[in-house]
Amino acid sequence: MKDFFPSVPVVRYEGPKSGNPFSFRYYNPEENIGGKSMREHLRFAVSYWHTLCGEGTDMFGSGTADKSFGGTAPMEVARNKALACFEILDKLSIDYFCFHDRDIAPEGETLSETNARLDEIVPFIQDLMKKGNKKLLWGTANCFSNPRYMHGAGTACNPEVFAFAAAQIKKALEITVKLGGEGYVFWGGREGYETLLNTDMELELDNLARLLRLAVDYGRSIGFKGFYYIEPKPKEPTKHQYDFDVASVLAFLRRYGLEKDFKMNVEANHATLAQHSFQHELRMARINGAFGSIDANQGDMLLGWDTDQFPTNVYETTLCMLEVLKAGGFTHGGLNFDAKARRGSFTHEDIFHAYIAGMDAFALGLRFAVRIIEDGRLDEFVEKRYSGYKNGIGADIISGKATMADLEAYALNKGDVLDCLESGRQEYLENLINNLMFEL
Ligand code: XLS
Ligand code: CA
Ligand code: CA
Repeated sequence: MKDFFPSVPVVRYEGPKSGNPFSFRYYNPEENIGGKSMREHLRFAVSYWHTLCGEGTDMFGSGTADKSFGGTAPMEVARNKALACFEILDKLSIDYFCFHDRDIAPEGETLSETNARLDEIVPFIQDLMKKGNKKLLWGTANCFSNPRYMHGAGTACNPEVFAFAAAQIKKALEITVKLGGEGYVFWGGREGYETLLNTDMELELDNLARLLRLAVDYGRSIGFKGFYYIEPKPKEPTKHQYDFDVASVLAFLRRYGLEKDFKMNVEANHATLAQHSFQHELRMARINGAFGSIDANQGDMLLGWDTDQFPTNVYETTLCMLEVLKAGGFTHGGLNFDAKARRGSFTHEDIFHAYIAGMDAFALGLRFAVRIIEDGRLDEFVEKRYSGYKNGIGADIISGKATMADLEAYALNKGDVLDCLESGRQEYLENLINNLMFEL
């Protein structure tokens, strides 16, 4: 077996005092915390596209990192990427990976040639998965990079493009099933519009739902038992994307009767692009029974685009893990690092530094979230804040017993309600979180 990363050792937990940059300080995969091992809680995944394919290109410059892994012919490069991927998974003790169809094998001249390339690489990956005991968290189809998708895929104005996308998704579902994928993601990369002047929004939305319905039914017919996920994002690449945020996606799914088949794949950076916090999007998914999987990364608050940075903000990872724990943990899905090292961090070692940073930030987040729950004061505060709904008029509102006339009679009799109110104690709670996180 080739060693693509000879300068990087197997990364192990060495504790917070370790001076070894290739060690985990907080992520101890087998440590039991809050009833499960950290490995089971966090279900980390490597994103194939950023890690094995992304070379650091941006609008102003070409790549800075070489991701050919010593190969030249397209399928040789594809095989080397797969080998490199499994070396990364092994060295970092990561159990899962995620890919787009086009990440694992490049497109050929025709759809048949492209499919043949997939048929060649999939058994190769399957073999590596068996040997390394690794799993596919989810698969997806890249229906956004090729110029044919300039006007969208399911929402394209041409039925020819709709058909091409359907064919591509059909194959992506087949390879996901073949590799035992636990989920299947739809990210509407170009399912949106640039201007309403040329757009039939109603037809586009109907067609998007039609494509999803076809795909869901086909997946089930070939034995896909996992969850389908929609990954909301408000903009980029299109000016306005239909899967704007969790709330818009829920409304869309319900309108078209698709809600039973889908959960959300919430991405941190997409949440902030939609002017929400990551925690907001996770909460919205959770309370609607749609919490599924997470694309773990972070954006930069000073930039208005999708920077896909490795997550290092521990406050954010803590609030995220609090939502995950409240959702009952990952029963499916996991934390996929949809993140890339910065363009200037172009060496192979940087891939590992980036993953270690992200994994340790989430390990800390998990530790702190468990601490916050075990401490109980935050939950107790919220519980008490709404305790008025437990009895009296509050209980009647909840049960539906109170009519508008009852409420009017109650209010007339009660007089002003200002003296019932209590402080929201935001600063006290923020400090409580800090105190629990930074307990010395
Ligand atoms: C892009 C998305 C994409 C999806 C999968 O912004 O995050 O990478 O996760 O297609
Ligand atoms: Ca993503
Ligand atoms: Ca992103």
